[in-house]
Amino acid sequence: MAQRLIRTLAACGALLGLAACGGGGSSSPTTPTPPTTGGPTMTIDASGVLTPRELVVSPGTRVLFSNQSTRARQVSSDPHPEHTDCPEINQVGFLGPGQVRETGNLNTVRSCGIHDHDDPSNANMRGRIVVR
Ligand SMILES: [Cu+2]
Repeated sequence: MAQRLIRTLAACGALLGLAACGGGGSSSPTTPTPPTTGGPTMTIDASGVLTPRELVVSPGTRVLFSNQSTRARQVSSDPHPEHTDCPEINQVGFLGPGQVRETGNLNTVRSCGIHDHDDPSNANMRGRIVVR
């Protein structure tokens, strides 16, 4: 036990110069940051919840979808099962765990409902992109 403490202290000492030792750090990512275009992003978080639930973008914008959950999703436009409201969203489509993909250019001013086509009644996977 004492040995472990000493080893921990030694490791901390080595890291002191990087100011990375001890708690309280607000910048300590535990999951790798997905690649991003710097544009608007919708994330399926680790618990399978689409976040944010609603995104407002200007016409011509692409939205990046990032699946941080442990199961594959089928990101699709409403209505289910036709997916005709905003076909650009269907370009995201199948998204395995850890995968990211963009929509097409959302050019039409309108509201686009989103669902997981493989799990259409899952409220956690329902969301909306408002183009205006
Ligand atoms: Cu569907």
